[in-house]
This record gives sequence, structure tokens and C-alpha cells, in this order.
Amino acid sequence: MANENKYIVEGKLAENERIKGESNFLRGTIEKDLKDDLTGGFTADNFQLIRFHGMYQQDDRDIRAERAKQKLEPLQNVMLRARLPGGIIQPKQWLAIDKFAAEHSLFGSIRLTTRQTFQFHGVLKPQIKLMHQTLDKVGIDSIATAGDVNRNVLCTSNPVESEVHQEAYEWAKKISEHLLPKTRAYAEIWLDGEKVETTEQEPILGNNYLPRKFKTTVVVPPHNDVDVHANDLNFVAISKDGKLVGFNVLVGGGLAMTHGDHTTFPRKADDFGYISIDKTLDVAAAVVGVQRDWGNRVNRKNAKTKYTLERVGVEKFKAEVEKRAGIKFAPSEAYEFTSRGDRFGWVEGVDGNYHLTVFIENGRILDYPGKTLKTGCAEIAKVHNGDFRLTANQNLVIAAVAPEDKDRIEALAREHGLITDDVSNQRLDSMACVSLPTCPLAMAEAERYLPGAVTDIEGLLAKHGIADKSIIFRVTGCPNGCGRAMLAEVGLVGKGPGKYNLHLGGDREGTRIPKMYKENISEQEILNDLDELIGLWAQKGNDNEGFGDFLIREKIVAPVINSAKDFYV
Ligand code: SRM
Ligand code: SF4
Repeated sequence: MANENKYIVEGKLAENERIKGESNFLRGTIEKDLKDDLTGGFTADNFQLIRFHGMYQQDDRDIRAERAKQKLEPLQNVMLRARLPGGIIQPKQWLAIDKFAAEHSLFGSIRLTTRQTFQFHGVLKPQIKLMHQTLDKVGIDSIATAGDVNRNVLCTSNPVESEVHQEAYEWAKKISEHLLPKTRAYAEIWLDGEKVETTEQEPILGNNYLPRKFKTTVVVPPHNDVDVHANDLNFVAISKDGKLVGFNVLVGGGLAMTHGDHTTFPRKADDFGYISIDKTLDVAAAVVGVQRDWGNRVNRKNAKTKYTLERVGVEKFKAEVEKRAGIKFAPSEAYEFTSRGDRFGWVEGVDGNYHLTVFIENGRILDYPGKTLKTGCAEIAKVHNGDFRLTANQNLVIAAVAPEDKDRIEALAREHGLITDDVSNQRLDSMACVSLPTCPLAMAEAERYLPGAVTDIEGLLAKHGIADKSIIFRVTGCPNGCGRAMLAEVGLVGKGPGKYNLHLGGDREGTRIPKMYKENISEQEILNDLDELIGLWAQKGNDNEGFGDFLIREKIVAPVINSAKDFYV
């Protein structure tokens, strides 16, 4: 049949397209697999389909070889990722997830992610339904936090600091709901919901869902804590007289690549223009719709929105969004990003309440010797009358604390090591993805490597007399980029055990992609390079000049301007 739409990529459809198409709206035979106690895993198509319900099948890679020696199948389990638009969670909900992690997960931790939610690692098959039902009882689900759908919608943290933050958060929630799958599969399978014979349709996502994962943010400048350029669709809040009036819309960011495949690359989002607030949901649905219809369903490596924009052209994509949403983008309103990291410690909100941001290294909430983070959070949840907010930098905000409760919350946070006065700026500005032992795609350590690597960089900064300065430093265990190393000043991308590609030259605001500086080098080689470059920065850097900006100004690294053309050169 002739191709009626010249923007559709022709060819043999990717296997995932068959899986989605035959899944009966994401049901597959998951229920049958759940009852099969011969294996801890999910079979064939269901392995993919459970992702749309917010779960990934995993095993502990540290013990995989040992189990194989004993002729045992890997200890199959699932990781669950919750849906929390804007990262807000109530104390009652926190206590429920704290209890579940302790009693029913192999790792016992609550892992805060780079997308403002939490993950349980290591839930065995017999506990999966209990997990969903426990979450449901406190009003949390994990619908569409993975798979080819719109994922958890991010929103700048600390939303109650101003009315604009609060409104932005409300929009993050609305967008999340608007773009959710409509299938009742989640309720039927996990919550024992009534099976109703309906002719289901997915009016926005399409009956075959999206070609690939899709990510959305709402961001309140000047703070780019959500890292807009990692996302397919971004709404940049524009306010007048303290009220949110509209959004600048940015489309087509994304960070993942594949080693050795130069058709893949990290890419910044393009500025489509300004829309008034009443058009938000229409524009969200139209951008998703164009990507749904024009995205590459043949090659999953080139399927994300960023590649659709590269292939069809930004103007064509934008014009189609305008047509479908019945709008015209106005020229973007002026805004500026000036920061990205979380603001640690207390801040006072417009309503007179206080918000305490605490640093959680790697987002891993667990009790450590002398630092009982998990117990501390639970103790706070028992007495806290406000809420918790998870940040996109894997940290935690204890939000909306009444003035009279401030001392008590601070005392608890200090008692459990949630506040310590000896965390360097460098540690606060560093981040890593999960990687080993749970991530099946990990090529090198990330979360477990980060703390020591930061200590080494702290040492280099001190050696060159600039101990109070910091570098946005991020490690990601493979080129998928979950730790957003591709928006760091120094980004490490895992290549193999103990080996990384070193990328340099991002900026502190997250608006420049760092370029490959050296490939496949050891941890010691990385430190040697950083020693030399930090030394130069200490000598020749201008006041307040970030490390990445310095490297670009000194022409030590060329800036990445159009990543399709110059990321690899
Ligand atoms: Fe990610 C896959 C962890 C944010 C790009 N990511 C995975 C999986 C599920 C591995 C897998 O497919 O089996 C990892 C599970 C590890 C584990 O054991 O927990 C994983 N990603 C994470 C988290 C938990 C990292 C963290 O340390 O916080 C983040 C969870 C976010 C969330 O709550 O939804 C996480 N992942 C990201 C980001 C950063 C972001 O979105 O801000 C990216 C880069 C941005 C982007 O999408 O371009 C990212 N993850 C990927 C990719 C590459 C996608 C692509 O475009 O090719 C994969 C692999 C895939 O999808 O095929 C992946
Ligand atoms: Fe796993 Fe790679 Fe993502 Fe790290 S970047 S969590 S190693 S998929």
C-alpha cells in the first residue's frame, strides 16, 4: 500500500509494536504468569508489558554468577517505580512505602529517582499484588511510569514557595492525568478490579501506544532543577503579576545514545513558542499525537521525539502541532535559567510555612551506620503535618512545616543524619544513576562509585585551593544516561567495568551538552585529567565562572551547538 503519510518510517515494525498491538490494551497474559510459581519471572511479551504498569523484571547481578554455578535461575524480582507528578507525597503515604520496603523488598530501601519519584528494588512475585494494593490504599499507583507512554511528569520542587509554583504543580498533575493510558488493565490485574467488556480505545496515546518512552516537565524559571533538555515536552512557566498566565513550550530533548552508533546522540529541546494557559492540555495532546503518528516504529534506537524532529524538521513538526491543537505559537516570552541544584536547608514559603531540603546521597534511603536515614524519614512522617517533595536531583524536601514545628523537625533530621554540616558543595552537586547491581543494562558502576569519586574530586579542589567551589558532576553506568551525565559539567558514561567515557563542557544551568573528551578511560586516568584541568581553572578561571564555561572559553573543549552534527566530532 502506498505510504499516505510521508513522515511515517516504512519497514518491518519493531517487535515491541507487535507486543503492544496484541496485548489487549496492556493485559497480555500477565495474570496467568502471576499464578505460575515455577519461575519468579514473567515470560515473553509480559516481560515488556509489566513495564507499562510501572515494573521492570530484574535480578541481583552481584549474585547472578554464584546462582548459575549452583544451577539456579537468577533470583527474578521486580523493581517498581511509582507515579508521583511533581514528586509530592503525604506523610501517611510515606509511612506505607517505608513499611512495604522494609517488610517485602530484598534491598529494603526506598530509592528516590532522577524523575521525582521512588522505586522499590527486589519485590518477589508473590508480593507484587500486595505491593500494588498497599499503594492503592494510600492513593498511589505506578501506571505508565515505564513503557512507551508519557512518564511521571516533573515539576520544579518547592511548589509552595510562591503561588506560581503551586499553580505549576497543579498543571503537572493535570498533564499527567490527561496523558495517562485509559485502559483498565492496571485496576483489573493488580487491584482485582471488575472485568468489564468494553471496546477500549486510547484516544491520545493510540491503541499501539507511543513509539517509545515520552517525558514531560513543568518548570518554573529561573530554576531548571528538572533539566528540561532531557525531556520530550516541557512547559516553561510564564507569570505576570505573580500569576501563571502561560507557558513557553520546548520539544524534543533527550539524553540517551548507544556506544558506537552515531545516529544516536543527546539533544537539547527546541523552543516552539508561547501559549496561553488554557491551551496547555490541547498542546500536550497534540505534541504526543504528532510523535505517536510520525515517530519511528521500525527502529527503537531512533524512535524518540528528538529523532522525529531531526528527521522531519522542527518547523514541520511545530506546524502539525499547531494544526492539531488549533493554535498558533506566539514568540517565546523572555526567561532565564540561572540554577539547577536543590536549595538545601530551610526556606520560608509565601504562606509563612517552612521547607527543609535534605541531601540524600544517590537518593538511596536506607539506615546506614550512624546515619539512620530511613528511620529518620519515618519518624518525621509520624509527626509531620505538611508533605514531602521528591526532587529531580534525588533529594527530599520536608515541606510545609508550620513555624511552631520547625525545631522538632530539625532535631529529628539531625538526630538521624538527614542534616549534617559537613557535606561539601561538590557532593551536593553530584549525582549518579542506579546501575549495578540491579540494572540489567549497566556497563560500569555508578551509584556505588559516586561517593568515592566525589571524595577524590573534593581532594583535587582542595589541592588547588578552591575547596569551596564545585563542579556539576554526574555518573551514568551506560549510555542511556539515567543520571543525566549528558547535561553535567563533567559527565562520566559507563563503557565497561572501571572504564568510562569522559565528557566535558556542560554548563551549570543545564543548557549545554558536554562533549566527548576521552573514551574508555580508567578511574585513575579520569582523575589525572581532572587534576590538570581543575588546576588550570583555579589559576585562570574568572570570578564565578563555572568549570564547564571555563573549558569552553579556554577552547579546551568545543561547545556542542547542534548535537546531530557536532556531538561526536
Ligand atoms: Fe533510565 C532504562 C533507571 C531516569 C534513560 N533506567 C532504565 C532502567 C529501567 C533499565 C532497564 O531498562 O532495564 C534502569 C533501572 C535501574 C534500576 O535498577 O533501578 C533505569 N532511569 C533510571 C533511574 C531510576 C535512575 C536514577 O538513578 O534515578 C531514573 C528513573 C526515572 C523515573 O523515575 O522515571 C531514570 N532514564 C532516566 C533519565 C533521566 C531523566 O529522565 O531525567 C534518562 C535520560 C533522559 C532520556 O530519556 O533521554 C533515562 N533509562 C533511559 C534509557 C534510554 C532511553 C532512550 O532514549 O534510548 C533506558 C533504556 C531504554 O529505555 O531502552 C533506561
Ligand atoms: Fe542502568 Fe544505564 Fe540507566 Fe544507569 S544509565 S540506570 S546503568 S540503564
